[in-house]
Amino acid sequence: MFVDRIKVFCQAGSGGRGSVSFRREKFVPKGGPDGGDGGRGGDVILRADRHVDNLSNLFYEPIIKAKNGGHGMGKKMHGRSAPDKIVKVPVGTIVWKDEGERGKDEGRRIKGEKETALELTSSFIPHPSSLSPIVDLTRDEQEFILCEGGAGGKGNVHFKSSRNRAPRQYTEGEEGEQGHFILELRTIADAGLIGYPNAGKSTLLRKISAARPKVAAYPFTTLHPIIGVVELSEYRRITIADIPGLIEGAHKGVGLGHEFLRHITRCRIFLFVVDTAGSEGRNPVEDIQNLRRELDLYDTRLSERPWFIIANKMDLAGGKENLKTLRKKFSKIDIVPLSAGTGEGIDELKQKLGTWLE
Ligand SMILES: Nc1nc2c(ncn2[C@@H]2O[C@H](COP(=O)(O)OP(=O)(O)OP(=O)(O)O)[C@@H](O)[C@H]2O)c(=O)[nH]1
Ligand SMILES: [Mg+2]
Repeated sequence: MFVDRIKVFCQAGSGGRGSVSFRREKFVPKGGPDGGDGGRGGDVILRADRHVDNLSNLFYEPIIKAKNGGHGMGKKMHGRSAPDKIVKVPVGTIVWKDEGERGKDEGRRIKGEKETALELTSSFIPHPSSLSPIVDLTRDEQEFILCEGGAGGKGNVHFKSSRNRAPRQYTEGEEGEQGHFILELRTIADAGLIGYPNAGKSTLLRKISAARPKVAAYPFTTLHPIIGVVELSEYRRITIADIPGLIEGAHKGVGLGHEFLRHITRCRIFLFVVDTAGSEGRNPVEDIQNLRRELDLYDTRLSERPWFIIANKMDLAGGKENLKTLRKKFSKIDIVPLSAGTGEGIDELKQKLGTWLE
């Protein structure tokens, strides 16, 4: 299963309670207070991990809790600090506070208007991109404390004074932080493959990397983004994302729609893959124009990003003529003709990738 957006509830551990205890030993009558402090509650920590490719582990564990700290004990012994709860997430995970939840609390505070306030917030599904995220985990092994554990309480040793030699005071541990959050994955790759279904994006990624996306002669074979690592000359490595096929209206949710458009927002360059031969009755020039328009309608900043054309399926009849038209129509754009099926032109593409990404 591929999960790239999920709501979770996180709760850090509370601190342990301080202890009330008195020293009791042979020959030491009234030995004084010796109650130790409580231990710290565990934090909930998000850690980006490049071996994790989506958020499905949170689908099975949407409620994340760290353990509470141990209570303090006699003989000035501290309670045990709880271990942190570490949650692995893919690199490229963005976290928002779930404003809907906060809205509910505010609703409760408005006296008399309780009902309407709640009604409003329940239908309000936050669109995260309009809010500013708490954190964006973009590097492997980057960590972020989402909810901090509570400090331990103080034991009665701390309350000893000249006037109170046998204090019975202590403090409770602090509560751990908690909250509802939205986690969203936005794939980070150097280049993104963009094209209509069946253009041959997955075939191409299989050819140039060790990634194994499914290939088949029907549209929407690829259902979620897949990243491949491509080895270039001089030990250079780049990442390429195979994005599910896009069609007209994708920005409005047609086909697999904008669910996947967000995954291309963080690719440095775009590679438009077209069926140059137009083997399914498509027109490669129109295909590119349509896809460029979709990107623009989704987010105008996307159409400003560097882009190139991969003229695929050159082994099929009609490829040569259409390539000429493509070159005429997009004279300012770098075009690499190749056949992902036969492997012809792949080496040229790898060379180009190096220069495009410089
Ligand atoms: N003749 C020929 N066929 C190709 C070439 N590249 C891909 N194909 C075929 O085109 C079909 C679709 O290929 P895919 O790689 O699954 O296409 P895709 O763009 O990933 O499609 P979606 O995942 O549905 O968006 C498959 O039957 C491939 O074998 C090529 O260079 N030449
Ligand atoms: Mg595919």
